[in-house]
Amino acid sequence: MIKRLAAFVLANLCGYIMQAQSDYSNFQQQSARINTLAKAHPDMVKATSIGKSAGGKDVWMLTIGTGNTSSKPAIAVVGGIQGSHLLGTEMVLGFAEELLNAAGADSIKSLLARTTYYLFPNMSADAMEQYFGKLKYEREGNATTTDDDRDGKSGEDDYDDLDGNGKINWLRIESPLGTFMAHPDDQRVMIKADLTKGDKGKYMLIPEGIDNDKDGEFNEDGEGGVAFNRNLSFKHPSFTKGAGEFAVSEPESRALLDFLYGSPNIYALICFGPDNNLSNPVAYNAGAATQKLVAGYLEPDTKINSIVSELYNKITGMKDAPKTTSAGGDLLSWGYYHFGRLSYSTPGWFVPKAKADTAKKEKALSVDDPVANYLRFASQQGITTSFTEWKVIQHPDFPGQKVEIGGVDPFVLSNPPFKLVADIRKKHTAFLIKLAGLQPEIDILDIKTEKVNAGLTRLTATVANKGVLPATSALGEKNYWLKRISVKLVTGNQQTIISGKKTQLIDTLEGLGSQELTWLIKGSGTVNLEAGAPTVGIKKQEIKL
Ligand SMILES: [Ca+2]
Ligand SMILES: [Ca+2]
Ligand SMILES: [Ca+2]
Ligand SMILES: [Ca+2]
Repeated sequence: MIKRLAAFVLANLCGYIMQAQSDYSNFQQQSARINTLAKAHPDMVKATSIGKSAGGKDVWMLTIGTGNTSSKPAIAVVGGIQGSHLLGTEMVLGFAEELLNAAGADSIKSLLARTTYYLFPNMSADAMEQYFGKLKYEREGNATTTDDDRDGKSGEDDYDDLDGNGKINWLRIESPLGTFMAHPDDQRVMIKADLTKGDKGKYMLIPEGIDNDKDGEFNEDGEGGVAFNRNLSFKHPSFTKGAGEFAVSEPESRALLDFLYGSPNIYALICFGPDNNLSNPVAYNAGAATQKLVAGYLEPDTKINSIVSELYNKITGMKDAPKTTSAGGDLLSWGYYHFGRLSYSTPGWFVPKAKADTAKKEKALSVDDPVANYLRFASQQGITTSFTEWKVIQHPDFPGQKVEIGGVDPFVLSNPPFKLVADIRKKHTAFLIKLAGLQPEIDILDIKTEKVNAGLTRLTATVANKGVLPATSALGEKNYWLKRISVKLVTGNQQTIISGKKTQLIDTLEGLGSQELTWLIKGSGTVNLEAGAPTVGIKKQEIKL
């Protein structure tokens, strides 16, 4: 009996361990995790489907907070911005799980009483499933049918798994026309030949496949679809692959933007995606910032970017992050230029600069290259499964030429080995909590009442932002969608305002900024002063005349 019980316990324990996460979650698993959270913490989390992707998958939103969540300053956090970036989705779900696991702590309770988080774990649910598909390749587009090369046919030339390994790798073809050569320190790695240095190209390099429609291009129109991070309205890259017929043409992008535009309480947008202005803050560019159509961050916003970056780097220890440039149509640019909010983005991880292993007589790489660096990093991590060794194949489009198939595997350059994810989740959770600690918050200070003469009182008060972050970005001050700070003096029948406004609007308050206001009131008794805006909350103060 005891033996049987022991076997039972062991079997269940094994089952439990088997269930522990060992890889990124597919859409079904993501949905299950979302529903588990909503069931376990009904007083703090609400899971809503704000729409369906082109392929019919729910676009999930988690609202985390207590009380009336739409009346509190909020941070929106978005993942799955690029379909191949599984880490982003994992970071958003991971944040929700870590935060709610700690929800019993007083610090988290008070955080969730004053801040609302709107989480959108996966904006590219259709594309992301390709990681779990029979054929693994980095896909960005959703299930919308597209004609990427505008030849009148759709999906006529997709990738082809020529070696049947279930992944799309690379073909290198020996050719005098080739512009690629082997990396001098690692023959497996293909780099562009630098003609100015006297290098000679030896290979052509193309993604694995054949020219199915014989138009001379390889894999130019596959399952394709529209990529979320190319479909938004700032510098929408019209007429390019994956951009969509027009900005915000897709149900996913439309659902997100509709929600965000309808939420004036959001003061910050955090993107867990390919762009990076968190570990590398944006520098002020006077030329771009003063164009009629502003194309650079305004100076006060670059200062805030630096403050937030400093916090981010302190917590995450991200250093030497590669510089990124937004390609247009992306969420980060939309968030700042069109939504007018403080907007920040980070990929959460990049391949760290791998040190040369002197025991193996390695030297520092003589040519900087992301794949060569990755292979060193992978070998130091004991990962041997992320590179497909080159091997010769016969290729119908290159008769009589030497063609090899192989190269770095899809996904590994932008998604860390899963064992590193727990630490990334933890650090980014800490960042999102600390960020809320800087949030703008309205206060009414220095209330003074002076009797001018019998029945006449001068009331002076200072409306202040006691947060480090401004009530709105400097660019947001000019944005239709942002609400200004309203200050109301509510008087009773016994009182008349002789000078000063009953209701007035303040454009914005910078971090730790304030404005003094004054009124002359006839009468006695008490009045009520109310100040606030959706991004800063509301403060009410009763004042005795
Ligand atoms: Ca086509
Ligand atoms: Ca293959
Ligand atoms: Ca073709
Ligand atoms: Ca093809």
